Amino acid sequence: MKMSFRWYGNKHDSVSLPYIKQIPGMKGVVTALFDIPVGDVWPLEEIMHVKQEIENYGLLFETIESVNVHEDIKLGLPSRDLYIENYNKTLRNLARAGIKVVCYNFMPVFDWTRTELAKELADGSTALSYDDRELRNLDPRVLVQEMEKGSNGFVLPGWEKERLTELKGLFEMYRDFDENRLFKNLQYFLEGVIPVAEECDIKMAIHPDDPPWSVFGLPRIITSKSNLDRLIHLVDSPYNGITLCTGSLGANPENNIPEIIRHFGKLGRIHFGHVRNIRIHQPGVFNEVAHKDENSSLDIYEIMKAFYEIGFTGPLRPDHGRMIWGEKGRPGYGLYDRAIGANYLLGLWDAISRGSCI
Ligand code: DNO
Ligand code: MN
Repeated sequence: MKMSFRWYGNKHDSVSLPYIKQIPGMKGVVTALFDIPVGDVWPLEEIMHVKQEIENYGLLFETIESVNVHEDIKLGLPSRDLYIENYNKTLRNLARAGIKVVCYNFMPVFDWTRTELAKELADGSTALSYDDRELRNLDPRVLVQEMEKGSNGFVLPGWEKERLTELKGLFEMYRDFDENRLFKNLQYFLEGVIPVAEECDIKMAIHPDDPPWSVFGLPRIITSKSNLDRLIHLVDSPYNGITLCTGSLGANPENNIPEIIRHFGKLGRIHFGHVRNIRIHQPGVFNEVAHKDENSSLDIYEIMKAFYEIGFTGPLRPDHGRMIWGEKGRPGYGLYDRAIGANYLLGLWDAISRGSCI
């Protein structure tokens, strides 16, 4: 397992590479070219520039989160062929820079969704939270404004303003969509990119939908063990894999995360790990908590044990953290709580791997 840290680049992150380097046990950085519009080809020179920046600190540059999928591909519009071609060009450029894993998601319109970005917890820290009852009463446009307001001035991934100006039109286009139609479009995408991923030796790793259920009536498909099973068979290649995000899948208590890790791990389809903890208050209502938390809904020890048992050697990162100690960073992506989280995960890993976990 290669402990990694998500970084938004010098321009878009309050956390710097020298600080990331100081986190004990940190091996790699997970990033993306955040200024390239979705659907455009990532230029090789820009990729090489970020690679250089990261490697100057002795950190690995092997994983991208994310090369986002253009909405036309999800919608199955005729223009999707052009965007798939561009995606493949990006994969080829990334391969030249030594990238091994590419994370992406296939959520219509919205990426990860929360109803509050700074919910105050009992200890005074703040965390991302979600309440389905609130979401049901919200106009999606209001949510977009709320996300922008609460983001401490950062552009949140998946919530880029330009992309969401056409919200009404987008919702119209998804009107008759069901899960099957979205799965079909995902299959078309995978049939277009997996052969290139194989040729380039890049593992594709889809991120689960967050939360793992439909929001605003839009279909969501990467939500459960059975749907993940369906995904890996759409194109039966080891390059068609998963980002196992515990906090996303775990928001539905029916998803048994350690079991899901063992199942897909044994099939060789987990290429990237996101480990995050949450507390579910009632169905559809949860907030994020520290990676170590006495009252949480996920068992992080069992999760790390499952990763260990499948012999996981890929990148794994602490996922969202709380805001603590007065830090004013990008919601979910401050330095302090993620650094603590990483070291909790590394501590568990050491104890499990040395067989001395008592
Ligand atoms: C949010 C992240 C997501 C994730 C993408 C993967 O913090 O979990 O934006 O990176 O869904 O494509
Ligand atoms: Mn995640």
